[in-house]
Parts: sequence; structure tokens; C-alpha cells
Amino acid sequence: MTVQTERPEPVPARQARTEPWWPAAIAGLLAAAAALGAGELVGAFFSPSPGPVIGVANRVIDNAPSWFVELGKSIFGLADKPALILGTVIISLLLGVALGVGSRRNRLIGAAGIAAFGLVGLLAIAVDPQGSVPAAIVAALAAVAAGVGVLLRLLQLSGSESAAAAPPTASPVTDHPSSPAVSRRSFLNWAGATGVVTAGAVVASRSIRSRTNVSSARSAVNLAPEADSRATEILAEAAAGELADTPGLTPLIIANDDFYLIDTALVKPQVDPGSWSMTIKGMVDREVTLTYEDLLDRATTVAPVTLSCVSNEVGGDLVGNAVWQGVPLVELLDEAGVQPEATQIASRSVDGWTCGFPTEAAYDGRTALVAVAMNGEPLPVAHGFPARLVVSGLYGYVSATKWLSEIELTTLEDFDGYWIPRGWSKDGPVKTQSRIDTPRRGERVQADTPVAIAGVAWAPNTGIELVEVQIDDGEWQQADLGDSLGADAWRQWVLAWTPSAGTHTVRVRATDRSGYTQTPDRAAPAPSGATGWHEVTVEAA
Ligand SMILES: Nc1nc2c(c(=O)[nH]1)N[C@H]1C(S)=C(S)[C@@H](COP(=O)(O)O)O[C@H]1N2
Ligand SMILES: [Mo]
Repeated sequence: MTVQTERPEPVPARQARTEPWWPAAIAGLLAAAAALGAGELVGAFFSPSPGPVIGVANRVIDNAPSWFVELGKSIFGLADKPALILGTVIISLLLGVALGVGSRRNRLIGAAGIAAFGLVGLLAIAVDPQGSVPAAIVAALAAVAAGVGVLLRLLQLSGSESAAAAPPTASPVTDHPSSPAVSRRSFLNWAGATGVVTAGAVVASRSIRSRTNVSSARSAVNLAPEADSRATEILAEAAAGELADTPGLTPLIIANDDFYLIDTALVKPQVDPGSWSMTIKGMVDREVTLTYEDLLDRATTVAPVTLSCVSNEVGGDLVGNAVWQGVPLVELLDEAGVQPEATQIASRSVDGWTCGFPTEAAYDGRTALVAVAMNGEPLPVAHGFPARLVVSGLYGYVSATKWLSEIELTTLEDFDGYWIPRGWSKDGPVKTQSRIDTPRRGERVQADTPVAIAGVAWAPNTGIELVEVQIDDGEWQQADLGDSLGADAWRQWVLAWTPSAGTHTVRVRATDRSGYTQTPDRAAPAPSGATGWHEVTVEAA
């Protein structure tokens, strides 16, 4: 029986059904790749509307259950976003493989599958907060056309002659136009060309998107001059402050490039300040819309505020102190006229992220700004250019909307921000915390030689009263506090120590101006922020 299959006779059309699956799999893989490439290329012309890959990945971020997000973070850590993008691409390619294999018997399976694929991309882009319907339609059509075209062509070439199954070394004599070897060669040529063109399309789409980069618009911004000089003064004072030269101690003000970054954005929104505006709406007497120019003129308040993330572990670095320049939130709220029933201030970003906090927080006298500048510069793109919220004493996830697009007055019952249904607490007051920056965990220090134990402590909106350090099981000792930039900003602290030889445990606790001393009870960040004392073990020799 095997003799029959080895005989090089013309293969009847029927026998296409027994062709090996793998040329069809390659055809499907490349068809999916071509579809993505074409969709990305065409979609790029509609930037900042996302292409199909980011569009679909954004829908995952919007809709994935929190266990999925946590799983992603625990596997991929800080690379969870690249992993999501890569995962989206890989799953698309695998679906392509399945479609290719399924198309051996019936081409309609492949064509319909790719059309369905296109529809998913279309919907994902169309519902994206930064997406547009025309972008969605055009990108999806391009993707489907490229995908179906590549699939049919490659299947045809791999098709009834079982091209790729031909013997690897065909003799020159049999190498005529209708021979399997020629067919296999054109299959490989087409496959290679598809791969190259697709890669080119992806590269081109990236370069087209980079044209919508807003860095030049950002560097042309003029901040309100007096406030800007005030910010510059504060920065200079901080840089020359008492503890500025303590080795290993976090600076009093964190430079923009070093400031921690947390957000759900797969691609940081590039917002053109010329066409941007923000609206205050909902339970207000009159809707207020502000352009970037409006905000710049009115952004005359300068305030050092420590921003922190609810996910920050005890001793972690998802916290930072910066000088913010902006418009007091209450000023804008009063212009809109907040109705008495409006118990929540919700806000939304251009990319659809949301959060909310009690209206009271804006009116209790704390620092709450619509900020346009950070450390004397227009907000960096990654930190929310052109405008963001900064509310002292509230974690970022309930208050600090970057790439702000609207503020909506509502009730606490009627709206939950992005992280609330994902299991985080509705209220997000920042917990009083302190951290040891130096010596570092496991560091070796010289015995019988003075060394500085130093770090930062924060209780934004309340202020730090006292920082104490305990070495091994000794008495709590009062640390010296560095310069104060006000109650909203963290304090640096230092304690001189001459260690004896051996292993030592150093721990810190802060007391804020409400009289509260940090609890030693360890709590995880979820759902409302970590608690416990930071401690490090050091070796003196
Ligand atoms: N648009 C948008 N704003 C956002 C977020 C986000 O995911 N999207 N994350 C918030 C969270 S959880 C934190 S802790 C702060 C972090 O601000 P930073 O990246 O400037 O440090 O931004 C807040 N603002
Ligand atoms: Mo956060």
C-alpha cells in the first residue's frame, strides 16, 4: 500500500484532503500575521485611535477578572503589559494556525474565520475610548483583505499538489512548472514575502504613530511664570536641604524621570494640548469646559505633595514627592456649582480609566489640584500631560487621574471607579508610613564606625510629627527630621548609629500629627494599603 503513495503520479483533486496539515498551518499563521500587520499599518494613520492589537489588549484590561490581572502581575511582574500585547499577538497567530488547518477541506472556514477576526478587531477599536469608528472599519477591512488574500494564495500553492510534501531534493528533470518542487518553491517564496511585508508594515505603523508624539507641543508650553519661579525655588531649597547629602537617602523631591509610574495604559496617551479640553459635568449647576490655555493661565498654585500607590508594600518605592503646579480643584468646582446631593467626585481619563473620591475631600481644605506641571516642567507624558488630578492624602487609584478628560459629580452609590469592582477599597486615605532607605537590607557596614540610618516618612495632609528607630530590641530612639515642605510632603529622617560587630535588625515607625503611631500589624496592600513597620537586617563587621 505504501508503494502507491510514493509513486510520483498526478494527484487527483480529491486527494488534497490528505495533504499534510503543516503547509496549511503555515498559511494560516501567515494569514493572521498579515491581517494584524495590515490592520496596524492602516490603523496607525488614525492615531491616537489604537490598532487592532492594542484595541483588543485594552478590552482585556477593561474586562479581565482581577484574578487574571493578579496572575499576570505575579508571572510577568513589571513586564505584564508587554506580556499582554505579546499574548494577544500569539493567540491571534495560533487562531490563524487553526483556521489554516481547518481550511484544507473548506476555504470558507478560513475566510469566515478571518472575517470574524476582523470583526473582533473592529469592535475593539470602535469601543476604545481613544478609538474611532472610521479607524475601526478601515483597519478591519484592510486586515480581512490581507488575511484572506494571503490565506487563499498560500493554500492554493500548498494545495492540491501537496507541494510542501514533495521530496526535498527534486531532480532538475522533474523541475518543470507543474512539478511539486516548483509549487513548493513558490509557496516558500510567497510565505517569505508575506513575512517580510508584514514585518515592514509593523515597523512602518510604529513610525507613523510616532508622528503624533506630543513632546514638541509639551516643550513649547509656558507655565504661569510666578508660580513656575516658586516651584524652581522650592526645588533649589530641597536640593540644598539639611539631609540632601546623606548617602543612600531618597531625595526630598523625586526628579520626574525617577518618579514611580503606575497606570493601566498599554501605550501612554499622546494628548494634543491644542485640541484637548476637560469638562466638569454631572450634578452641577452648569457644565464647565476648560481648554489647556484656560488651565495654564489659572495654574498659579504650587504645592509639594507626596503621591503614593495603594499597592506600595511596606518599604516599597511606589511613592514619591514632587512639586505640583495647578488650579485648585475647588475653584473649578465652584464655577460649575456642585449640587448638595453630589457626594462623589468621579474623574475619567482620555483612555477611559476612572476613579472617584468623596466630595468632602475636595472641600476640607486639603491640597487638591488639577495639575499641569510637575517639578517646574509641564507634566511628563507618562505622568499625565496635559493635566491630572493630585489630591493630598488619597491614594492614586481613587484620586490621581492622569490624562484627565472629565470630572463628573455623582453620588458614592451611583459610580465605582476602575479599581473598585476589582476588589480595592472604595475609600483610599493614605496610611501613615515610613521607610528605611539606608542601610539597605542585607548591607554590610563597618563595626564600631558611625553610620547614618536614614529614610523617609509620610502622612500626606496630616503631616509627620515624629519618627522613631529601634535597633534590635532596644529602646525606640527619636530620629532627626529633615526640612519640612509642609504637611503634604514626606519628611526625610536620620539617626546616627555606631553598630557593634554582628547582625542587627533596624526598624522604623512614624507618628503623624493626628497622634497616630503606625501599627506593627502587617497588612498586605489589598484592599486598602499596607501596614506594618519597615525593618532591615544589616551585618556589621
Ligand atoms: N489615567 C490614569 N490615571 C491614573 C492611573 C491609571 O491607571 N490611569 N493610575 C492611578 C494610580 S493607581 C496611581 S498610584 C497614580 C500614579 O501616578 P504616577 O504614575 O504619576 O506616579 O496614578 C493614578 N492615575
Ligand atoms: Mo496606584
